[in-house]
Formats: sequence, structure tokens, C-alpha cells
Amino acid sequence: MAKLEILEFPDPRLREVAKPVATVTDSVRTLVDDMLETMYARPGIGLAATQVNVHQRVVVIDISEDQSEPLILINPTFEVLDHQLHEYDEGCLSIPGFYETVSRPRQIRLKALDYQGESYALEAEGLLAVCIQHELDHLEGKLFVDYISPLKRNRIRTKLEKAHRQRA
Ligand code: GNR
Ligand code: NI
Repeated sequence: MAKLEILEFPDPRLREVAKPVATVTDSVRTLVDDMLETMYARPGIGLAATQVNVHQRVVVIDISEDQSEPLILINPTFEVLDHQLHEYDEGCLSIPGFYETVSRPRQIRLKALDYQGESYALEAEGLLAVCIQHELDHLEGKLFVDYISPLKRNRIRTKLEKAHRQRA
């Protein structure tokens, strides 16, 4: 397994739209393994392939307390079951140190392929529903800062750009 580098806002590569996986091969499974290692190391509760500069429709999620319930989402889609909006303070490994309140539909039904390439469906609400929608946004090149005011977004951009310059 390998830990991967995570792109940070405002990196333009985070804006790419990911392509569907044609077949779940061993190389896709290696990507999933590396993404799980990367997510668990930070730690985070989700990671989209876009964030590690792989523009394929692959996501990993684990909202358990003890990193014991990995969920693999390949070519995921969802439909809204309850349009009522639910607010959550979201963070993102690609926007480290910043949290903002985002409203999203509170209940969804996810369809995806698993590690073996088998299709499955599940209904989600609460944190899992938030996380699934946050990750599927990444596959479309979308970030949680797109839902907040341009003023707040620009402040975050300026602070992260400064941090990146100091790191370089
Ligand atoms: O680790 C993460 N925590 C989190 C908290 C609230 C809402 C969404 C998330 S996802 C985030 C990991 C990440 O950036 N995934 O793309
Ligand atoms: Ni994120």
C-alpha cells in the first residue's frame, strides 16, 4: 500500500470531472487500497480519487469511530429521498483547517459498485449522507467552499495560498 499526496484548494486539478471506471480491475483495487491508507492516515472520513489527482469515479468512506467500516464507491450515483435540507459543519482534506456550514438534502439512496465490481444500493442519512454528497461533488470538480459566500471563499483561498508559499 502507498500513501498518496492530497491536492489542496485552489489547485485547478480539483476542478476536473472524473471519468467512469470501465471495469473494476486489480489496478482500481490498488487505487482503493492506497486511498484507504491515505484517508486513515490523516485521518478523514472520506476521500475522492480527484483529491489524489486520479480523475476516475472512485470514492472511499469510513464514518466509524475505529476505522473498521470501509465503504467503497465506484461509479457512484445517488437520488434524493428527502429533499428537506440538513445543515452540517463540513471540512475537507483538500481545504485543511477550515469548516463551514453547508445545507444538503437529508436522505439519499446511493448506488455504486463495490471492491469486487458488484453493484449495491444503500439508503443514507445523517453524517453518511453528508459525506456521500461531499465526495460525489469532488468527482464533479466541486468543493464545499462553492456553497459559501465569495468573500469567505476568497479569504480561505488567500490563507491557503500563503500556507502553500511558506511550505515551498
Ligand atoms: O474528513 C472529512 N470530514 C468531513 C466532515 C464533515 C463533512 C464532510 C467531511 S469529508 C472530509 C474528508 C474529505 O475531504 N473528503 O473529501
Ligand atoms: Ni473533501
